[in-house]
Parts: sequence; C-alpha cells; structure tokens
Amino acid sequence: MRIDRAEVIVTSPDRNFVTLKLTTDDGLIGLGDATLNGRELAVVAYLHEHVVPLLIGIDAHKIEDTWQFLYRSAYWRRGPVTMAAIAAVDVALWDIKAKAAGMPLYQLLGGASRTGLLAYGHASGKSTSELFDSVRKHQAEGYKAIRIQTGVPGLKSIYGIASNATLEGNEGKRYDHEPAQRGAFPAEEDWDTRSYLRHVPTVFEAVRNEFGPEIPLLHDGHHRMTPIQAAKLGKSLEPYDLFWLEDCTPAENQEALRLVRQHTTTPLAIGEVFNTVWDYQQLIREQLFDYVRSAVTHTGGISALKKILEYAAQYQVKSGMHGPTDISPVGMAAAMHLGLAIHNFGIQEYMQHGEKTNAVFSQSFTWNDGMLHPGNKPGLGVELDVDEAGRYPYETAYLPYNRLADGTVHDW
Ligand code: CS2
Ligand code: MG
Repeated sequence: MRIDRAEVIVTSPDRNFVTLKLTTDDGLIGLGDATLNGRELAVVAYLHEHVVPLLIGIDAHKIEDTWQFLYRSAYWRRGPVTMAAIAAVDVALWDIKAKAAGMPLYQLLGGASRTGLLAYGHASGKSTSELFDSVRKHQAEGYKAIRIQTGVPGLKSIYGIASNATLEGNEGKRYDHEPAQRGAFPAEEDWDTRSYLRHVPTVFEAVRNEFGPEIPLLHDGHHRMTPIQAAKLGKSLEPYDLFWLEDCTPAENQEALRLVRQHTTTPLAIGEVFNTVWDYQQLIREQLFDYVRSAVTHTGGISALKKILEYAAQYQVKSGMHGPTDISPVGMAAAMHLGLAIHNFGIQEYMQHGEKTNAVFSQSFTWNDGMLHPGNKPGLGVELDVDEAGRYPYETAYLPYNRLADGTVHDW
C-alpha cells in the first residue's frame, strides 16, 4: 500500500484550517491536521515544497519510519512549523492504517481504556453576571467541567473574553474567544497584571458560592505572569480548588515552574505552544506540573505525543490536550482516539466548531453528558468535503497581542 497522492487543503469556513490529504494506490484516504493559528501558510509551504514530494511512493504502513525520516532528514529540528507538518503526515498515516485494518484508530493504540473523555468548555464574561450566565449555558449543554475567564476592571479587552461579548447580543450563538482576527494586522489588547491578580480570586469565590464545590473549574493565565506573580495567584486560588491553572508563566522557561511549585498546591498545566518532548524534559522529570497541554496537531502527531504522555505517566502527570477551535475536527478526532487509549488521560478541552466547519468536515464523534467519544468508524472518523472546503478560501488572520499602559509589548 503506497502513497499515490498528497494534497494540502486550505479552507476557512469559520476560521482557517490546513489539512493534509493522503491517498493510497488502493484508494484509502488519510487526513492530518496541520493548522498553526495565525501562521497557517508557513506550514502549507513547508508541506508543499518539502514534504509532499517525499511522500509519493512511500509505504503507507511505515508510520514510525516516515516520522523518523521527516524529522531527522530535515537536519533542522523542532519548531511549530516543522512539527505541525510532521504531525499532519503522522495522523494521516494512522488514519490510513486504521482504515486498512477496518478499526477505529483507538483500537490500534491499545484499545479503549475508558468509556468516554471528560471535556471542559470555556465560560466567560466581562462581568460576574455575564460569566454566571455563560456557566449555566455550558452546564445546559452538558459540560461537567468549565474553564472560567473573566473581564478585569479597567481593562478593555483581554484573552478569553470576546471583545463584543454580551450574551444578549449573541443569543443562541457560540462566540469564539480564540479568533485569529481576520485582518492584515494583529488586534491590540491591554494588560495589567496587578489588577488581574486582585480580581481573579474574587471571581472564583463568587463562582464557588454560586455553583458549589463539586464542579471542576479551570483557568488559563495565558503566559502573562512572572514566577512570583504566578505563585501568588496559585496560592490565592487554593481555597477554590481548581482543576488546573494553565500557562501561568511564559512557557519557554521550564525552570520558572520550580518557584511556582514551591509556593502552591494549585495543579498546573502547560505546553500548548510546545512541540517536542524536549520542551517537557525538566517539567516531567522534576514533576513541576500536572497536565500536558500539547495537541497532536502541534507536537509531531499521535506517534510523538503518545511517547510524551507515556513518559509523563511514569511521573503521574496526565493529559490535558489542547482543543480550541483552531485545532481542526481532524486534530480533535486524533486527540480523542489517543485520549481514549492512553492510561493517564486527564481531561480534554472542547470548544465546539461552527456549522460551516462541521459542513466541511463530517465527523463521527459523540458528545453525551459532558463526555466525548471518537466513535467507531474505521480510521479517525472524519471526512473532508473538498467541494465544500473550496467555498471558503484562506483569509489573512492574526492572533491579538498585548500592550501595557505605557505601551510596552507584553506576552499574550
Ligand atoms: C488557549 C488557546 O485553549 C486555550 O487554552 O490558550 O485557545 C490559544 O489562545 C489558541 O489556541 C491560540 O491559537
Ligand atoms: Mg491555553
């Protein structure tokens, strides 16, 4: 079974997605997600120019060998563009192998270790009452675990809160807090860490008072704090029993979490911007965190993320795979198959894709009572409608960025 055709499909139904489609000589199709939010075309070029020509004629069954060949023969290692491109090939080959076996992919990864995947959604609001409405809305949709992001007094627009978010204005519509906004330049947001640190614990107190002690609550610091500020936040949130505090410091510096860890028992999650096991080496070995945030899409695929998670398992670190809307339905399906199979599954992030996206990608997963399941179709269980995809050409889009009151650029 050899690779006969390799196509890179770019589509922008609700947002930009990059998909690799591999076809074998006996007609099996494999899909892989290569979407790198805000830098999509860099991965398209990497695939088009340097990977697709190498794939034609290879044995589609050789997943590990192809991974090692693409990683090592490039000489230049790691990095989000390279690893997203390799991920797309890896996932497409797993899709093909599982279809050839006539099995859902999780069966080839060891079989199901659980009946479904606990998923969390994103509640948010500029004010506490908007936030409460959003929590209730998520509970009504079945979510059993909820991320809490809130506006901060004095700041106009910040991460996790849609800038035009009013529930009234968006009734019935799920607003996407993760837009790489369509336009030729990144939108500017404002930031003030002291105001944030004062405000967030009061919000969690209010949420616990309203919704009780049971519901797992999460929060994303989105890389904005210094280690000592993060330590202070972790400590001040301890009474509210968070499931996790995510990306409390900029992720590049693994050592920063040592200091945070010394001061707080609030569980920590990090790694959505990481792309190899080396980004986690110290974190895992020293048990400086609790949840691996990497997505299959950005970490070299199922083969590579499975190895990271197996290493993490030896240190009681669990999975918390990234699942915003910029992970395509193909990337989400890969995450669900992997999450179902591994022993150390923690939780799966699940923001729902819009209707246009779901029309481009038909999917077999189920969402029942707060739990995800990838479904039992052979392969990943996702099909791409190329004609429908063709209706939505790529649109330039950038993630926002931050400035402090004096104009200094800050982490977003
Ligand atoms: C976020 C991401 O889901 C999350 O936890 O941090 O949505 C992130 O902002 C986007 O994926 C950036 O592309
Ligand atoms: Mg995050």
